[in-house]
Amino acid sequence: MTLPTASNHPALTAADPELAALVGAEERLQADTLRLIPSENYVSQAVLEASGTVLQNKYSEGYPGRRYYEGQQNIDQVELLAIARAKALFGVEHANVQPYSGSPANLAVYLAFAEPGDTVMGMALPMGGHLTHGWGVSATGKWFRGVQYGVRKGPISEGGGLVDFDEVRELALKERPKVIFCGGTALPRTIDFAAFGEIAREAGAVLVADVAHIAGLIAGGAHPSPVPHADVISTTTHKTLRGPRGAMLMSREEHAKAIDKAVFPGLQGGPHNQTTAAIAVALHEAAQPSFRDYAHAVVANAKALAEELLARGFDLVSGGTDNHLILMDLTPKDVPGKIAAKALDRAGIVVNYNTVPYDPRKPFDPSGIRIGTPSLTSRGLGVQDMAAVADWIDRGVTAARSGDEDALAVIRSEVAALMSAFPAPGLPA
Ligand code: DSN
Repeated sequence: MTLPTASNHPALTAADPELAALVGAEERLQADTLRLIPSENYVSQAVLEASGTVLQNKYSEGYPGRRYYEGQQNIDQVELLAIARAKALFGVEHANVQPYSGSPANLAVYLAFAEPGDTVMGMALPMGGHLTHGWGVSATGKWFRGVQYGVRKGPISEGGGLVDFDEVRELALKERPKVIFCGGTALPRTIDFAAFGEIAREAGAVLVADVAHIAGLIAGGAHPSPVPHADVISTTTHKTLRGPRGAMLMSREEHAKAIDKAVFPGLQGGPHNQTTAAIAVALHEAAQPSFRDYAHAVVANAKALAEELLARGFDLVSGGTDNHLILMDLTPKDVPGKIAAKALDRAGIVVNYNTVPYDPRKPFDPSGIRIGTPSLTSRGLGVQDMAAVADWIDRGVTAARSGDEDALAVIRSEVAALMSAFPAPGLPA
């Protein structure tokens, strides 16, 4: 197989042409396809550059001013800048920018506020929660006693697909968890942080808002903030926030010490300084007025796409979306999620298969697909383009059902043609 070379990486191409060719192929793939996975995005060239610097060469165990290694004159400034920008952007008293990613960040929360065997509570994974919110196969469900809430069953007119706060309250008061997580990975609706906060206070639990998916929307004013309802805010930095792969924990000052101690030395060694630098850049970008426009455009695009899908007879969990994400139940279309996702991939439309609430199918072969608009919005597609996107999905799902590879190939060329008109940030022109 002949792979394209990575045009922007001359040293890499010279040193390791095989690896460079794979990077080049990935650049082409990300340029030519319609990327709809809601947890993905395109970072800016500035974020890319910051994450590939000589900061990579430095060990910095500890925190600014309290390191176990010398030579931190610049690294301390980098981390302080990232911390200051996180605090200003999200309006929090404390920020830790060192967690390697979302799962380690959440583990640090458990380490800070619970003991092994304690009861913890979160949304069940198949309902839209996250593995680390106490789900059984995760260390968080093995080392703690995870109790799980879900969303209402039944028709959308009766609140189907939405969190049942009576159930959450009842469970919290009965089980008295040390920690309650709200947020998740497949939640198309606004998270009511105030309601969760009230329940957590009643139950005497620490409320953790895992805003990984919506951090960019919060920063841009397109989703309510968990401040002041949550005790701790956990987020990755690479989804709607459009930063490098990393994470942050934010809190009131009273929890600062416990969180910092849990991240280092509790769970991690040296922070990835190149990532900290790229997080600082992303936070700077997210503080600009243009990022507010971006966040609102992500939501406007998702709402428009949801309307277009509904008009084509698709069944959307909770009936639509308030944010960047749409969860589609393909049962009425008579195509399993995995078959549809793989067919769409061949058509140049990248989604992931996903369980839907009360899914009768297994997680590795579920009923739904999950899509979102952060990436296409970063490329400049707008609400006027969402009919075309819905049309491709519709035709792709139909082709998946009938096994029509020719139809998928036609969609793939149409997608590539439109994408060529919308250059992606950080990719070679
Ligand atoms: N992998 C993330 C997502 O896709 O939502 C969650 O960890």
